[in-house]
Amino acid sequence: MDSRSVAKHVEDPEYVARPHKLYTLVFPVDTATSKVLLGMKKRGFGKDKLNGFGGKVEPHETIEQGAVRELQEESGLTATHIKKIGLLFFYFENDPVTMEVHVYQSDRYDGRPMETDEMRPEWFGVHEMPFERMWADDSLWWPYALENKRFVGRFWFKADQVTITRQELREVDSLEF
Ligand code: 8OG
Repeated sequence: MDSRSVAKHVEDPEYVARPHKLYTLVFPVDTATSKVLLGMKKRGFGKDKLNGFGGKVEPHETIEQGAVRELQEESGLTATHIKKIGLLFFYFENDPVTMEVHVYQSDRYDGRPMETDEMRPEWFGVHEMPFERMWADDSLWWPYALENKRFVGRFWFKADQVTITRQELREVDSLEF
């Protein structure tokens, strides 16, 4: 188990035994216009879906450093402030590795969104999210983000990466462990 994983604080002991890979996911928000920046993923895992910006945490960095780096690489924005809003665990049929995704919002950043090899950025109203073009779980936990609630979610997907067979989602007081 990666020592940076927080699974032991929030998951069932039986699941903590599984290997966890750490990921980040950052949603830049423009508070003046109530818009959120999403990117159309152009390649790899989640291709053709709209999502926040993120990826795998490298061995030498903290999760927060990974979040800032991936946002920069994929959107061109340099976050000067990010806050953690949620934790998501994904289990895929036929895959022994749990994806542990640390979710952030950023309302302070430098630079302008730009298209990269991986993502095509576009602003959406926070109440007009294009859920039909996003991962199936996103419409379930986004309301927590809107209400400024911290959340922990666990989603079991079929190998098709679309069908959710089981889910748990709850509000938590804190994500600092
Ligand atoms: O490095 P790579 O782009 O493959 O990282 C995967 C990204 O996708 C990472 O930011 C985490 C994110 N992600 C999942 N599953 C889901 C999901 O169900 N919903 C959302 N919004 N993001 C997800 O891996």
